[in-house]
Amino acid sequence: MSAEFTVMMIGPEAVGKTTLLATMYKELAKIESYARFTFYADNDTGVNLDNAYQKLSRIIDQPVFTSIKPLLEGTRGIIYHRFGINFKDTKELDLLFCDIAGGLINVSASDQDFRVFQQQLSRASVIINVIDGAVLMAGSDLLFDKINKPSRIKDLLIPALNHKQNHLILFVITKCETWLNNNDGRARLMKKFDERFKEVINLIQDRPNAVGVVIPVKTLGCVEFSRMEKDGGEEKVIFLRRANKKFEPEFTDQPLRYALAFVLSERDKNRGWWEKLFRGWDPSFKESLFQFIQERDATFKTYGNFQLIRIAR
Ligand SMILES: Nc1nc2c(ncn2[C@@H]2O[C@H](COP(=O)(O)OP(=O)(O)OP(=O)(O)O)[C@@H](O)[C@H]2O)c(=O)[nH]1
Ligand SMILES: [Mg+2]
Repeated sequence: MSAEFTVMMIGPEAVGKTTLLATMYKELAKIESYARFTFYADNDTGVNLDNAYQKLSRIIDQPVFTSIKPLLEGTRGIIYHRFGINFKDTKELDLLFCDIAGGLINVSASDQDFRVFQQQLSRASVIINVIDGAVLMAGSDLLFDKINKPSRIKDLLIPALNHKQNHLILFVITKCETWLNNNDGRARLMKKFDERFKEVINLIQDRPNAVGVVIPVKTLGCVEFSRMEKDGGEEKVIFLRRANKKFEPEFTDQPLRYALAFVLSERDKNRGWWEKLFRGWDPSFKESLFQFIQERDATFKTYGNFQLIRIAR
């Protein structure tokens, strides 16, 4: 008797949602079988995310020190990616990752796709809000609001953080390679995030059933922020491909590990007595879960009820 959990990607256009999903998918292969858990993608999911990853890896063919054009086509509507998790060869849960076209968060409430999006969001136990880090660090406040839309994110989260279940909100910062190269840059990134995302953070801090974690990642690795340019009065971020660096996503396993650990622990909490009886109580599940969560990097800043991501032995 397995359960289904929803992981929802949110964030405006071109912040890097699909790129993050494709690079997380690659990481899945590395933790494919760990502590007797097996993680696997549905056939179509695997094919689609692998194609996206191949496209991203072609960044290497681009001439160095040229400004980078978008590598992936924008997503249309809502795309579903299905995964499964087994524990000792028995299906433990189904995971539905929903990727959305960023444009969706800003359409009228009467739009059919928007309604489906809102419904999925209200079911989600894990919400991954992707944030453009280059704009956070180098853009004006005005550009930040325009690209990352914190007020809109807050409004969408209010009904989604309903009390029917617990929620993990991952704030994943992309396009921040430049600031992750030293400790000072990382500290400035965190400080800026706290300032500019305050209204969303406050929302989480008030709720006993929600916890937020902020995770900066490198999804490309070889592309770095260069400068801001004015293009007919519009601010624009220019990225350059670095000659001495490879396409090498880094830290993208962390949002994945946080998400998987969360759904597995929620699953464990929600197990009914009848199910324990029926399947036989397996004390090694807790032990395996404990091992699995140890692989998370615990240095990320958290907001709200951090007990929700703790698992007692
Ligand atoms: N430098 C840098 N560029 C990135 C990063 N992540 C994404 N990009 C760039 O941003 C572009 C847009 O990324 P997508 O993943 O397609 O963005 P999205 O959020 O899925 O966009 P929509 O589907 O339109 O909502 C990519 O093609 C990359 O060129 C990152 O971590 N660093
Ligand atoms: Mg996309």
